[in-house]
Amino acid sequence: VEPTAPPQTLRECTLEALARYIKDGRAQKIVVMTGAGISTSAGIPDFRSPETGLYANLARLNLPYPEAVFDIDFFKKNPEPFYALAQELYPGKFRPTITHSFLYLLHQKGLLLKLFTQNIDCLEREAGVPGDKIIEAHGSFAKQGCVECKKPYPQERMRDAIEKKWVPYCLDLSCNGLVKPGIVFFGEQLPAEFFENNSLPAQADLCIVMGTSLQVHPFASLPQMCERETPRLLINSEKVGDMGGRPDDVLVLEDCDSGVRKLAEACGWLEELEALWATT
Ligand code: CNA
Repeated sequence: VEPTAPPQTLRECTLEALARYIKDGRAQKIVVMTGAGISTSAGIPDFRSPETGLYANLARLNLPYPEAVFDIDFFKKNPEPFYALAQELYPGKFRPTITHSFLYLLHQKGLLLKLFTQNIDCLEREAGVPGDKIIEAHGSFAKQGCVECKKPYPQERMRDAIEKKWVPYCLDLSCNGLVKPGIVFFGEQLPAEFFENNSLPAQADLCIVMGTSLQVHPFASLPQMCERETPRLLINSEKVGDMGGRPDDVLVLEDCDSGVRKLAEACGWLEELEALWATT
């Protein structure tokens, strides 16, 4: 849907007008929503990009359908495909992108109200964003436990399992259930902190959406929680969700890192951002 009304908050729907809004100090409570697209330039494939996305490269795993690799019912019957793939996504071997550093810069400037991420790669933390600013809506690899008795499982053993592609089972032999990292699979509930914070976008004075296809619910409806007159910026290779459908939506349809550099430049922050990223 294209907006029918002229912008109410911004002078015009351009990156320059949005940067002016930020420089004028009108964006003090920024809520950011991110997805796999902010990490592709770090070398982590996303799900849905044609050719390079994980789903396009899963043929070797012989799945009934690509999403099955992250489906909890499928996993309980057949965990091998997930463990074959997990190695590629496991944190520790990727460097945050300049887009991640931009999130840290927003925090340093006291402008970041909350970051909602769908990513499980922990790169936001590695870039410096404090844990209490991040809602990891789809969990992370930071914890793991038995899917039956829920007992935690040691991190080191999980790292070994993932590196060597073996399937870990509960250490309690009377249980012997499957062990799964704390990432949210299709068919699983999101963490409580998501539902405790999902009304925050209504308090935002700027919403930035980056690197997500906005196809996974309930995360995908977060941008709609913003007030109608709140400017929303999308930096993504394609148009997604209802972004572009409101009068104060600004669309930057390109690579996240280059879109972020343009925004930083327009705000007069580019040198600072490059310096921050260089030390990350
Ligand atoms: P997705 O569905 O794969 O969508 C990615 C979106 O980003 C698409 O719209 C792409 O066009 C766009 N995109 C990709 N690369 C770039 C780029 N460099 N610049 C701009 N846009 C780009 O991924 P979503 O995050 O929307 O899907 C949600 C899933 C993906 C979540 O459950 C995640 O856990 C899961 N995931 C996470 C990671 C990670 O942690 N890095 C990797 C792969 C999948």
